[in-house]
Amino acid sequence: MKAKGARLEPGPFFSAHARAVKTIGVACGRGARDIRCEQAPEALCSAKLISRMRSRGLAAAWVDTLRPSRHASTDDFKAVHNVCRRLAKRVETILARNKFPVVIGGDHSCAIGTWKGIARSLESRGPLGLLWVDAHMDAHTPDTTPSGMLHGMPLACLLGYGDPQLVGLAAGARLQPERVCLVGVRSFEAGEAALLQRLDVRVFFMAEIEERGLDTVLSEALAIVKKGTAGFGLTIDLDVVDPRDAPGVGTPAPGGIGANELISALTRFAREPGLVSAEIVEYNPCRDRYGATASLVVNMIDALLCGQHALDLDRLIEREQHHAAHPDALLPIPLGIDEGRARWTTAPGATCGRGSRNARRRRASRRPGTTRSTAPATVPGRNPA
Ligand SMILES: [Mn+2]
Repeated sequence: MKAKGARLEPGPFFSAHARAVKTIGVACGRGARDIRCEQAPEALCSAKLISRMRSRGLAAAWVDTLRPSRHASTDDFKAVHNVCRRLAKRVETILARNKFPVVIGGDHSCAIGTWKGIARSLESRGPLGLLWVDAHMDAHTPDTTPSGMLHGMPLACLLGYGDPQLVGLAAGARLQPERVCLVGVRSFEAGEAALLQRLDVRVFFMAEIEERGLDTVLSEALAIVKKGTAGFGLTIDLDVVDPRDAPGVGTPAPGGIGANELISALTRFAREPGLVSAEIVEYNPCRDRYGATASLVVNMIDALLCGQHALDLDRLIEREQHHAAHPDALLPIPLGIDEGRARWTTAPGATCGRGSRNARRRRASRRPGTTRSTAPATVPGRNPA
């Protein structure tokens, strides 16, 4: 039973509430044919990613945006190698100082730097688990890749297969296949599937998510990355989301997870003290529509670091202001609060119009279905029975 007047609070969890969040942008799209993911950090920086985290009480900062060095101006491999080498060092140091690194790609090749650096930083305490949320497998080697693009190879590199210069980064730190799993895969080639199968890496395909539900699948995935590890990481390729909800990605693949479903599922990560770092990649601002994918990134971070549900407050406020000109329009009101999540409804009789602040307060506290009550809040689920 909730105490009367319980407030919406993030909850007693999350490592990030105890630690500062250090965000690093990777302005590099040179691992992909379409390099425009390199514009993602700048676009997301202005999408108020940091201010959202701060509004939740996190000590969050954007510490740096890495770009390929000028020496690598023509050579894509050098560009990716150079960025990953520097990225690995940065995240290694951030984690060693007990801060929480958040990496914003760039194309997915940056994962080589991120997770090698994190694995290296954890090494003395134990192995790293990694949850790879992606429409693709990203597990090609130079021998199996049809495209030659490095953003199709990072997972193989992290497992120890691929170009020796990339595999050797961060003193050759690597992941153990039994502590890695993939979620949301629906587009892949035979060569990479064969490697993962040979290594016995667990892959939760999209079909399995549809059959068993995302929450069930994530529970099993979490068990894999937590078992026997010193901590685990989460890398999210935005193309795991259905392109109808996330059009602004590098390589769209139809039939993905719905944005709201994914955000709901991500809230559980805020209660996982073992989560040591998170990465979101493959945002392509040039393909986005009305900033939908950028908002999704901000909401994803909100969900997984703060346990906040996909309640788009900005949109609700906007809608309320819009409807303020129409006294008969319905206003959404909270029905109840359940484990920090508010459930909303549009109550009959809950009109919204210009009026005194007190009148608005009365309306906000009105029980669903009644029209004239000025009684204090008697919202079901919120008060003792
Ligand atoms: Mn990917």
